[in-house]
Amino acid sequence: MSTARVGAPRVVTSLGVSVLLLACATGGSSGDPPVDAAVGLDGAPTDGAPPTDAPDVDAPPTTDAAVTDAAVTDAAVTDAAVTDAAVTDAASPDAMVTAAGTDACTPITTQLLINPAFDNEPVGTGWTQVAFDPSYPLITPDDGIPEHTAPYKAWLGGLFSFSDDMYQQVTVPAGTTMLVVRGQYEVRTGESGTTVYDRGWLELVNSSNGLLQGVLTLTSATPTTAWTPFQLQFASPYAGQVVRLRLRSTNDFSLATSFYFDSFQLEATIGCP
Ligand SMILES: [Ca+2]
Ligand SMILES: [Ca+2]
Repeated sequence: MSTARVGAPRVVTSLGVSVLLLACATGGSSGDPPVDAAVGLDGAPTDGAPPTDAPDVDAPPTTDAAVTDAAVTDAAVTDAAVTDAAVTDAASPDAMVTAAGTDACTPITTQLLINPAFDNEPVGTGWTQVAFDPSYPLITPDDGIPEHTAPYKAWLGGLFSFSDDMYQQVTVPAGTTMLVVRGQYEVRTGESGTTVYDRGWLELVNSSNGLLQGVLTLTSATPTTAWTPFQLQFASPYAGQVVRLRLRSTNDFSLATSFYFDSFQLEATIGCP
């Protein structure tokens, strides 16, 4: 900058004359006497004379010496205040963001299922009933037993020689570090003894119904007498993947077994980096 400013008038020297003349000829010397005077001195008479340049053009040099070097760049801004002391070390990168950020980060837990307790209207919202008797929708208020949460529950089984199948498909958020399912189940059966005749499953499968991990394996040999809570953290969080929470059942030809489900939660926890 300073070089340009100083050099300009010198180079223009030869032209400076005509410029000067023009300026004078225009007669308006009233306009900018101080500037013309200065330029005229530099350009026309003195030519490359350093002495003249020094005072006039160097006036701005105040920029070089005082402002740039001493005050702003070196002393105040760069070294002392901004870079070293304040910003880098104390405030932002090291101290606050990283250290404090880690401490302050709170994992976010999101419930992924739509209509997790089966109670939303219209009935069955969010769930896909694949195999069932149309006379007996799987999400129902029918009183095989009272719901864990009213008015609806999922009721699979209870029919001879029949299989039921339903699921809800969700996309697990990217960044999920923990995936947990919890809910309530109940099993009622006409069977007795330890031989298994009827079965029910709750499982996590992929979008092609390939098994990812089982949650519950229920049978006619292990009935319950009340709603029973369950909870499982999946071995993998399946971050970013499309998964299905799938309920199935099979009954043989006699002595029906009913598998009830209610009040689900499928929780994805997105941890801190
Ligand atoms: Ca319910
Ligand atoms: Ca049976």
